[in-house]
Amino acid sequence: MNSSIDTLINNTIDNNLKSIAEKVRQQERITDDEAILLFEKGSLAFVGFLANYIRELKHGNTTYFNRNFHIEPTNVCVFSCKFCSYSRLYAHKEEGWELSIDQMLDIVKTYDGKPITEVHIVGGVHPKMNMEYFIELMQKIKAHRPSLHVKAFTAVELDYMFRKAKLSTEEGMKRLHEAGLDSLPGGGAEIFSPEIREQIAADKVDATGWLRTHEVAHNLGMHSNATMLYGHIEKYKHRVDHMRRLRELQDKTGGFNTFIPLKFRNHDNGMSDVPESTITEDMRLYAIARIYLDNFPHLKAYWPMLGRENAQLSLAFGVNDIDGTIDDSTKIYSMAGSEEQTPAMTTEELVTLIKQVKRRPVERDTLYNVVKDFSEIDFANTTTNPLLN
Ligand code: V47
Ligand code: SF4
Repeated sequence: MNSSIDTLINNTIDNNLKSIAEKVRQQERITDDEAILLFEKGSLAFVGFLANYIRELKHGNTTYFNRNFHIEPTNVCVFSCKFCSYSRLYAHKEEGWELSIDQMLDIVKTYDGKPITEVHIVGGVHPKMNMEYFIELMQKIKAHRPSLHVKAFTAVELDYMFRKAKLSTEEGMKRLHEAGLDSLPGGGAEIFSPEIREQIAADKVDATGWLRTHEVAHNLGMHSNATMLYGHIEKYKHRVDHMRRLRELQDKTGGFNTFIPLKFRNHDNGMSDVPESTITEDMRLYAIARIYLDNFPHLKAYWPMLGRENAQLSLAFGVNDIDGTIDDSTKIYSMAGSEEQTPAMTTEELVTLIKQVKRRPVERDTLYNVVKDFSEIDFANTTTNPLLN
């Protein structure tokens, strides 16, 4: 592999890009200015090569997926982020949904006997769904299925919940963890820079609060993910600022598993006049994130958002995880105009998708322990195009 990166370095005319490629070869960290330079000048082929080089050093051909399902307790939300197509204000709550604890438990029960390892619970910030409500939910899920990993609540939901309960982040997190919360998903991060955050998500937890919530979780031994909502009104410098803050926290705690760039979708929201990013720009972003976030073990493409073929493509641009089998219960993206209106993929389809681009499909649990290596498993119809199924 080294000889091909040597060829890339030798053939790169721009001295600054050449020195970035040299750093990647030496496994050295790139600076913020270098990341901006990659956004400004790095061709798709150049950043893609470097990202793939890093991806293969870290993970070889392995591409992870998991078997999970989502529960969205409500889409009623006290906040009104401009990009959100999903939430309904409390004043219009009849237009939204609110699930009772029993209804959520019934969803969990529909997976009884199925080899699911994770439930992902994220929703709007409902003024009446408080800490006690969610503690009861965690306890009931764990009582029903103790081995199910509960990855739940964005830092936005947690910040609101703890403030309402008049608890410190430490105390609130500890209580939820004891009740059964295992890890945190990466949502609510959007773009940290106040310059942009104030325009798109003015009233919810700020960057400091988001990062602190994750730091507290990490200090309790929990893991979490991090996202970045990109491709709207932010500039390259805001993307790099966002990733820098994540890289710094990761240096401190090591608690992040995965970075998940989320492509802004413009359907039916307060930013519908903002055009969406192109696939080329999406792939360049994945690649630059892989190069810059040297201390993040995993980079995930969330396929319901990107679509199946683009998720396949991303596996050549640094991505080593394409999330889960999911099912059709998640609405946050379908309402924003994502590729998948009813996101659901069987294990067979996911495995086939990964194999079609010559990668090695490995089922993982939330913490990236290997559940099953599917590389040698030959489904009867792997030659069928899963996109037609
Ligand atoms: O924070 C909302 C995003 C996020 C839009 O941790 C939108 O494994 C694009 O964080 N266009 C919530 N994105 C979902 C989330 C997530 C998803 C999958 C896996 C994980 C994980 C986390 O959804 C929000 C926001 O950034 N979002 N509206 C939109 N119009
Ligand atoms: Fe509420 Fe989340 Fe939508 Fe913002 S993105 S309005 S916090 S549901």
